[in-house]
Amino acid sequence: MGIIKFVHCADVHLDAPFREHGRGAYGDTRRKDIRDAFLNILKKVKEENADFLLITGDLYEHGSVTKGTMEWLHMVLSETAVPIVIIPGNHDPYLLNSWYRNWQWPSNVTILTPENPNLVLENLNVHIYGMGFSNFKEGKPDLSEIAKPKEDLFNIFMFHGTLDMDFSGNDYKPVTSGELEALGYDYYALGHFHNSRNDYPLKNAYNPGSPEPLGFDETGEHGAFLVTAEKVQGRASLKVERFNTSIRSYHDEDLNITGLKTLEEVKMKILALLERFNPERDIIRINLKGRTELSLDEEILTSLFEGNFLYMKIRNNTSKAFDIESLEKDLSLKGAFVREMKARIQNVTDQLEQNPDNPDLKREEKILTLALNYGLEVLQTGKIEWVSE
Ligand SMILES: [Mn+2]
Repeated sequence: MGIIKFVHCADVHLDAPFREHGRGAYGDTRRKDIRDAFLNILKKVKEENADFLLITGDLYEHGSVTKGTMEWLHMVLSETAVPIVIIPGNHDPYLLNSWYRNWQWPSNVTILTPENPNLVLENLNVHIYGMGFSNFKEGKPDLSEIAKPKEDLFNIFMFHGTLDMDFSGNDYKPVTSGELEALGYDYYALGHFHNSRNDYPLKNAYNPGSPEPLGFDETGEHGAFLVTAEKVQGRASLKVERFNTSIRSYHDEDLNITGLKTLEEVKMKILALLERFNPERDIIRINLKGRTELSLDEEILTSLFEGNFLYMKIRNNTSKAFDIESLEKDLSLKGAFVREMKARIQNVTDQLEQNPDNPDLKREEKILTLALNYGLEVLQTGKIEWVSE
């Protein structure tokens, strides 16, 4: 066989419901982002002159996908004009009322199902076997039913499920690297987990993740794989390159406000954090942490800063500041620590009265105040939830 080139994606989740509350037409915007990310995949197929495209499950959401989206999908898949091979996932399972059974798919699309799990692309010398979902949940699969790899062909196993993770009672087809390796396929095209992975014990297994991230547990860049492969004298060689497709990027940021004395200081710190982000692209959640006496209203703070962001939410996860005055009278180590730190802070405060603009003294006062709070945190709870600046 010659050199083949294909694109492997999964977990597109067209028409995902997006349960978190964005403003206005947030959900519609995000559903368009998913379509745009998917178009970036189809664009790559064309630009690279790929021979075919693999979609390893969860192409759409069974419960919420609209006919309009299916019509759009029909159009863009047929325009792509190369073979497109799909397996159903746990969000778009091969149910009796599935679009996979009841919809006229373009002629270049093949759905691999339990009745028709094999496809041979004759002119490319490629054999593909697919194992997807026929229900929303499925336990351990029967791998003995899987066809043997075909000699002289490049063999691809498409699998939507869970590789090398928790096996007890897993509802999403748990398998091990060893079990898949024993099948003897040349490329394992995985799907199900939304973050990209290519570091399985099974070296030729690849999980592309979702082309568009769908929640705060899907931070970072998202994309798919471009694979160039060749098989010479029975040995396959692979070159697998990840490319980015995502429109937005999720950021879940902790912000420690311990030691800040006024609401103004808190606002300045939030502003400094937000300056690092791009309102056009970034979806942001800020979790205020630490100890404070300030009363912080999540909704008011959010409305102050959301500005042009598509989604920006501030959550108040702070706890109440220590009661220094009563702790000072404590007879334990805590009391001794507070008295010592208070004396040091007082010393700096006195010096500051003489030199109100001295930056070194201001800095020292800030550090000592933080030291008092973090020291008490350790004495009280045995740990510090440390958050860097
Ligand atoms: Mn998925």
